[in-house]
Amino acid sequence: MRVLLLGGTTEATVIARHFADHGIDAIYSYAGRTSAPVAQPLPTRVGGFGGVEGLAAWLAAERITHIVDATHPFAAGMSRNAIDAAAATGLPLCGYARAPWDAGEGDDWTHVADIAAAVDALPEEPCRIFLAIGRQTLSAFAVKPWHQYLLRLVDRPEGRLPLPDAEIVVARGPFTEAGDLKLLKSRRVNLIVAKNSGGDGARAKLDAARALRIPVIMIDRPVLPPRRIARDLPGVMAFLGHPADLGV
Ligand code: 3Y8
Ligand code: NAP
Repeated sequence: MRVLLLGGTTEATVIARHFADHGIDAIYSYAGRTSAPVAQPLPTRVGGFGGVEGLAAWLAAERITHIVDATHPFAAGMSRNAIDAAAATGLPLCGYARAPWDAGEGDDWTHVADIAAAVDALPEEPCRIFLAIGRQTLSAFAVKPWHQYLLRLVDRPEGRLPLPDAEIVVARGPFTEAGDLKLLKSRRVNLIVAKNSGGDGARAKLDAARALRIPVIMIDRPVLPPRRIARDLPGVMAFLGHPADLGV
């Protein structure tokens, strides 16, 4: 058995630790989006594969027998390519799906379908907006430059930002409710834009928003083609044909 673990999330880090602790032959894969990704306890590769064809060729060259896609729910391009490459090579694939967040008592969420719909949903009057969606999709918000934007990025960006009135906080999660409460209060944030990433690593801002009664524009995750899914570590181990009682 030789596993490709497509990573870049908190859950992928947990799976990598489990594979390493149980001597499972696996390679961890990062896209190379950040300057210094967290080190993993597995042999690690960084960078794209070169589309579906590049991935299929890589899988053959590396004699991969199983693909575990534990990428972020918004990494839809990678997940679609992995599904297509698995079909092209006949290799088994399992996606690790973390449940989306649901609004609870005291939450004031507006669900939108994608980034463009989030921009449309912004109020016309100037607000202090925490854009908690990273760096890659900031340019979409340039059509509404009159807001004060608070950005949380993993790396300090090179060059100018597409938003004239933006403050950058450089931080890599996972985040805490106390830390996010402090951040939202200190910047007097009155609106949050977030991706429905699920998981624990980015949940803190939503708990802080509830406590401070700040409305949230929640971007729903992209829909993926059908694929086998595991929702926990035993599900991943069962996919690999390892007894689930492997101390998971
Ligand atoms: C490169 C690896 C771990 C994984 C930690 C999780 C939690 C913290 C929360 C906010 C939201 C955001 C962003 C976020 C979170 C975890 C997880 C998660 C959101 C790292 C990482 C990589 C990336 C890529 C980066 C994106 C950006 C998105 C920041 C490492 C830290 C906003 C997503 O500058 C860029 O190009 C950044 C790009 C994709 C979204 C975007 O479009 O800008 N993640 N994040 C991975 C690779 O190269 O393959 O550097 O160590 C991983 C984590 N980010 O092991 O503990 O699991 O979700 N990541 C979002 O959810 O909206 C921050 O600030 O509240
Ligand atoms: P994406 O848009 O879905 O993928 C675009 C291209 O990036 C892919 O086709 C592939 O290039 C490359 N790629 C993506 N993930 C890769 C991986 N793990 N290993 C190797 N190549 C990868 O990707 P994204 O949304 O930018 O996410 C990139 C990484 O950041 C992923 O690891 C993801 O888990 C992590 N992440 C993303 C988010 C988010 O909000 N999108 C949040 C947290 C973490 P080729 O076509 O050349 O193979």
